[in-house]
Amino acid sequence: MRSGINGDRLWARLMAMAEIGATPEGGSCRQTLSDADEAGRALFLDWCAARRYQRRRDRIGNLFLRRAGGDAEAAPVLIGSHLDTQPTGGRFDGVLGVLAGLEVLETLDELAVETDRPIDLCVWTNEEGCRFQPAMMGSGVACGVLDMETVLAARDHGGTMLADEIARHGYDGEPLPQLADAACYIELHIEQGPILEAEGKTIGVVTGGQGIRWYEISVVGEESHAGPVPMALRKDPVPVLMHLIGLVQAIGHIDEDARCTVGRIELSPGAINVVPGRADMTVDLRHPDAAVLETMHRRFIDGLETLRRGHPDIDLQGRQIWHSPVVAFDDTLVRLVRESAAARSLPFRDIVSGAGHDAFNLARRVPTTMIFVPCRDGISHNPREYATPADVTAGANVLLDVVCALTCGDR
Ligand code: HGY
Ligand code: MN
Ligand code: MN
Repeated sequence: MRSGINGDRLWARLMAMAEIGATPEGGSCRQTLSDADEAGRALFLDWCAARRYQRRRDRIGNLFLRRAGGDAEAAPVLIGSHLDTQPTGGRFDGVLGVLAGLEVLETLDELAVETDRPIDLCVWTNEEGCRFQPAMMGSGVACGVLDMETVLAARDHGGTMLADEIARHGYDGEPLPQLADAACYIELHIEQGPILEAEGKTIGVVTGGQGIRWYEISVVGEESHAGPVPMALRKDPVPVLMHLIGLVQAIGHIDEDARCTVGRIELSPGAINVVPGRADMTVDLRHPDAAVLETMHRRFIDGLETLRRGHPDIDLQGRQIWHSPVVAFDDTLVRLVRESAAARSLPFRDIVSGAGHDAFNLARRVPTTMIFVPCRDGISHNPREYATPADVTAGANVLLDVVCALTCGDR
């Protein structure tokens, strides 16, 4: 009989964490470095306090809880995810990977298993990238794919600088983020899409992740009165915005696997009887094939140039603010996930991650993989996000198996 984690304890903690930053619609809002995010971390650390895990934090607030192994010099196996959420987030995105990781450590304690190498449970800062861009920020600086000075200067919508939030929480005295030697990284996460549920699969054997590009666009014209000024004489950014949105939608239909999202549009001054002086918009392009994503990128940039030339009286500016390349996960780790699912008679299938994860950054530095479990109706980044107790337990058990295979000698 294979050992298993304590599913009741995991579920109870998922529901308790969901109460922090709970939203009326039944989700959670713990935007990164907010007081709610801090409260969630404090609750997590309370749960860890009863164990003798060595606690470490870095200057961007990444947390590491180490369960010692027999060979203190051996490179640790890293597990974990994030506790920050979208403003209209759910109760499982990120949280599952952190609390299932804690379950793995506590289950090893309760089974009195001495692993041959340490295990570090990681809580990465600002995976979501909604308050401060870009996403996967904490793991990005730790893995050296994002520059610390650049991210410290990031500002949220209200103008608060990330560096000031870091200082407010007292992280600024901590060591600079740096991924110490790590043997590998495994992250459990909900799929955040419809495939596993639609196919009746419990485990997603994640083989890699799609590429992601984010852009910020500004379209500046001239405010004027909505009444007297004839349409032909206006410097109205909205007609340009219409073409821009059409361009993004056309690129999004380049093939079945492309994904394009206009996530935010803002018109200022935003008065009903004022022709806007300015429009700001974000674009998120994704594709699992690096060459196709490059084509999408080129079409977008060329489309901006064409629009710029066609509207000389409008100042159209667009800049790419983030590029997370296509990643492939480690074959050996992927095999261990597959073997665990099979041994536990859990229906599984290979899958490429559509959502970005901290694992994408770790994969650029150490052997990495992910384990997915289904989420209801494929909905995430939404208060309706839901995963069943049975599925989260199954995912955590597969994580336990993979960690044991990597740290208990029975490879
Ligand atoms: O953008 C993403 O895919 C992730 O949720 N940060
Ligand atoms: Mn996530
Ligand atoms: Mn997310």
